[in-house]
Amino acid sequence: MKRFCVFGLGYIGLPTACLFSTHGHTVIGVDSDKRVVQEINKGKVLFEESCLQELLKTALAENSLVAKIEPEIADVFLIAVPTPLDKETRMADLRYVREAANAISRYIKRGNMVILESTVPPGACEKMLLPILEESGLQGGKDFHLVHCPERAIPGNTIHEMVHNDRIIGGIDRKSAELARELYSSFVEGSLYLTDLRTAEIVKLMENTFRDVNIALANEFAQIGEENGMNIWEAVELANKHPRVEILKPGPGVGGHCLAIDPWFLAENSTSSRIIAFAREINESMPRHVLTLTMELLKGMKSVTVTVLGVAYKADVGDVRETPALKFIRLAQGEGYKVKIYDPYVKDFEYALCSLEEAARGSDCLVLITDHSMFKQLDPVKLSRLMRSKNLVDTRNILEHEKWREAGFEVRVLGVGAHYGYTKS
Ligand code: SAJ
Repeated sequence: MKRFCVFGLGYIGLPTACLFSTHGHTVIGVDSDKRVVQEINKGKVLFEESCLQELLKTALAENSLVAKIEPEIADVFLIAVPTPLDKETRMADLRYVREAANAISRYIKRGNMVILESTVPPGACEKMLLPILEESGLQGGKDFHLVHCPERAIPGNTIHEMVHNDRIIGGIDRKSAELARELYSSFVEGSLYLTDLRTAEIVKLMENTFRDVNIALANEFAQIGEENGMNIWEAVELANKHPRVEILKPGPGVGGHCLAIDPWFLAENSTSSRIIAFAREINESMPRHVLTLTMELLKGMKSVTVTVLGVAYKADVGDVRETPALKFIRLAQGEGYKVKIYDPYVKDFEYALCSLEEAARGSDCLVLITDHSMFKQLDPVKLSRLMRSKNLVDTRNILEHEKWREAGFEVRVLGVGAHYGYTKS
């Protein structure tokens, strides 16, 4: 049994703290936000994550987890703090990792282990983290162990993936990686692969960059499809029948705290990176493209109101981090459109949210941004009665378009040009 001190009790830190504390260890969770600490100690999770509430209750009932503002001595110090993107420089803002490392350097003792789970740019463990920890007078590898074990669980299914996914453990030396493997094997059922610090850093970034570039390609295909009278969704599905092809889906842009950010970490210290930044540009331009599709539908109309369906960054979650919906809303407002928003999953957003009826009333166009499953049940006939004009832009291709057309809607689908289908009937 080890005593853990986990820095950061957010999307990653809290599930990680709960998993270690319900699998034979004791955990002090540290967060600088007083409210977060208070609520966690009361058993309350401040964000939605499947099974996390129950897991926290179990950890508290077992007396193996407590949240605090200040760190304490421990055997293992685990850093799971945010590493946001500095939007101006497009570089990682590592201030929270530095703060945690500074605190650890005051508590660390010979034989302790330091684990970094936060995503960082290549080289950050050796160039930034290690020197701060060594201000303690102890030497990494010789006096304390150091590993980077990037988190790779998907928001919405975090607990399941933290248990079942394979993990990469990069150590400052082999011994550190092996000891960390023992710790993680207390709850990880996937394979644990050992490597060095730098490889672990780049693996994590490559995974999300691969996905981002793949989506950018799908988005470019979508625009080619629109220009050439094709249905790119059908084309992607057919191309993916090939055993060595797997194209992701086009959409209104890429959101979330990972894909929209990590590629920049990979590019920040490199002069050879081209595709990565280009893919980011394509994905960041998608909200503008969605607005262009909307404007084509609404050409000539005055005092336009559009209804945004979904502002979460992806399906069936309430998370709005880096959502492409925000850019779409701002661009639409910039065109003079009035924007009303409906998202049953989202609680907090920069703009007011309203009920479906309220959002549709008097509207000229529904613009579906998020692929929430429940949107498939929307009733076009009912909605059409509330709207001023019947237009629909489906950026995720999830609705039954024939049904909407039958209800009188003019429908545009991202990635679908006019007149696709058989040349001769
Ligand atoms: N998206 C598309 N088309 C697709 C798939 C996704 O446009 O075909 C969009 C989504 O709508 C969303 C964005 O991409 O806006 C990102 O969604 P996502 O489901 O790809 O992933 P995230 O950001 O929720 O989580 C990712 C995962 N990484 C990979 O699958 C390689 C997760 O495993 C990582 O742990 C997480 O990033 C992270 O923390 O890095």
